[in-house]
Amino acid sequence: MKQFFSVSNVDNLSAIVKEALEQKKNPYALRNLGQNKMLGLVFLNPSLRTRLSTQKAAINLGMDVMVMNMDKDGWALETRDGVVMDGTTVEHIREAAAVMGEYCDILGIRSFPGLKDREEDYSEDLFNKFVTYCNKPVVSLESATRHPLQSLADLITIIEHTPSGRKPKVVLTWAPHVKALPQAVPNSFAEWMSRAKAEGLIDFTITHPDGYELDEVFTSGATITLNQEEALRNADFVYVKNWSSYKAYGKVLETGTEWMPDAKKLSVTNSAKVMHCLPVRRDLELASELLDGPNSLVIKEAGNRVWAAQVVLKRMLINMV
Ligand code: SN0
Repeated sequence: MKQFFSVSNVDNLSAIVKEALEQKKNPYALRNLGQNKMLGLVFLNPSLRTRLSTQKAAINLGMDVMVMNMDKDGWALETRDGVVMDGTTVEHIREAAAVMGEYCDILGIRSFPGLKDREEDYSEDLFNKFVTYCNKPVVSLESATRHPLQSLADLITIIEHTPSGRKPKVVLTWAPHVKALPQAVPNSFAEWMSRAKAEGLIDFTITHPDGYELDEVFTSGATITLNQEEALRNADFVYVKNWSSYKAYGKVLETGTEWMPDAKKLSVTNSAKVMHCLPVRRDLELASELLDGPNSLVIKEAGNRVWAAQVVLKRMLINMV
């Protein structure tokens, strides 16, 4: 594997989940694989789980890790070509990425969308330039439009909690928030779950208020409804996430609070397990009675971030030997 950016970098979902769960059973089996190999993690935005789980995965594989918080400790980066840099940006991504490539064998980068210019965000210009100029394998730690390590961990969690031979009903539901958040997590979840559906692993439904339609590139193959109750009926897994509008790009539309999942809403499910990528705003996005309840998978889901990162790093390292 040379790049981990989207579901298209993985050819068989069952196989990668199986491989991840093998690592979970035996985390240190490949300790020699990463010896004398350096992972560089570059953050242009905050992170808790991605930072710690990816570091832990690398250490489990015997790698060394360096972390660069560009937003706090680095120079302001220029990404445009052909501009005179007489403003606030100090260093061009051409040099910055190339230099980090000199120091590292694998790089990871996190960069959220600006949520102002849809075309610019969806072009993934920054991620693509980073890949081009660093000249090393790159793992997305959440880009403008996707969060693939999260989606892989989500799939691992769903498979792990599904009795063999069953095809669970997985529902992605929009939930309220006070801020405009990226579409990266739901886009990515939708593209991974649509592929899991195509591979016969799950059934997949998306529900959201009018105006919150995601880009169809990610949702083709999913059942989509504006009726949350209908979507939740007989669900085995409910994945809760807020996102800002894709159509009215980056806007928070007026919806009220009634979309927040709580125990009453989930009474029509098949005792559904509750998932969220975290961080979660308690009792705004998701009722604390669900977060603290027996069907919450949020902590186990976050735990599985390690095995998602570890299987991706393993596949990249194996390419190098
Ligand atoms: C990010 C998002 O993409 O939704 C990261 C999720 C892994 N979430 C936030 O930025 C939450 C910010 C907030 O104020 O709640």
